[in-house]
Amino acid sequence: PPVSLIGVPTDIGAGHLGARLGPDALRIAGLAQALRGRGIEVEDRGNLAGPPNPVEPPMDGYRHLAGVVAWNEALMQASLRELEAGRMPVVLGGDHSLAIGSIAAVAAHCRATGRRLRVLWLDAHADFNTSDVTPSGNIHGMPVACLCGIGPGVLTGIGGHVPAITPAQVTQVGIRSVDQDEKRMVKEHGLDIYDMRYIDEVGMKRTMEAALEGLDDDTHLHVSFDVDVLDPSIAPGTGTRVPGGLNYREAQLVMEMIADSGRMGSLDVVEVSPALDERNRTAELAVDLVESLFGKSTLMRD
Ligand code: DIR
Ligand code: MN
Ligand code: MN
Ligand code: MN
Repeated sequence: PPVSLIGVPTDIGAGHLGARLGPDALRIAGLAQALRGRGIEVEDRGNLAGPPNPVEPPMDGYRHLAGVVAWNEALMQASLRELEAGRMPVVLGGDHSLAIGSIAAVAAHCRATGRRLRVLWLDAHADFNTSDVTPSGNIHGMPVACLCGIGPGVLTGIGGHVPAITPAQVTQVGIRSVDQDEKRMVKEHGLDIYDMRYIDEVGMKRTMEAALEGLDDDTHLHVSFDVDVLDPSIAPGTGTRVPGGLNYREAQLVMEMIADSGRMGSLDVVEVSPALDERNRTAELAVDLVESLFGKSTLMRD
């Protein structure tokens, strides 16, 4: 389907400032041109508007809850509008808290159209914290829990159905930083996690075969791509760098295997932080990888 780019220029859910610049960094790295070069029709809807980052301490376990809600409500509406028009939303973050609105929209659309939703979460982090266990209060560490109905009603209810998704619909790849009590949460809720140790032990090909298992013609696959899944040596421009991430070839294989599945219906590209980057290389790498997500490969393969 045709693609709509939606910029969400905020870092209100993060602990570091800079992800607000992510949408323009991705544009400057040539995202729209790269997709058009693959024959895809692309409209850039520009940036959504929302409250500024007030840089306040957490209250009751949440930093900037009201602001995070405002950005996510705006994104939910914008993304749902594109889905209803038969277009593929590609959300340019912004910090990862925006996955709440993005995926709530996709879940609502799938509910209305009777499609099965699967979420592929590419991240160094599980993003399954709650206000009780979060070490930071940063809501970008909580979106998966919120989408699964664990969190404040103002966030869990954004798509109109609580929970928006169940843990069984989520698969995570690249994980290597999970907080102490968050580990208990992901175990309790049975999250399907392929962590870096799993990838080291079995390799990326078999990891992705397992992660993409069970997709059928009726499946809408949402890909939520936190660039901190990449190793910081190739993607330094992000707020929470964790050593031991995906190398360039592993990342390419992830994207190419998703493309081969033919099921991707929506995408987030989040946590690009130009303020921490080197000459925009992280946005440029993200664009390179998104091209692969949309089917660019060295040879014709079947
Ligand atoms: C950490 C960091 N788990 C937190 N989370 C990040 O603050 O909850 N997610 N950076 O992308
Ligand atoms: Mn549709
Ligand atoms: Mn994340
Ligand atoms: Mn992350």
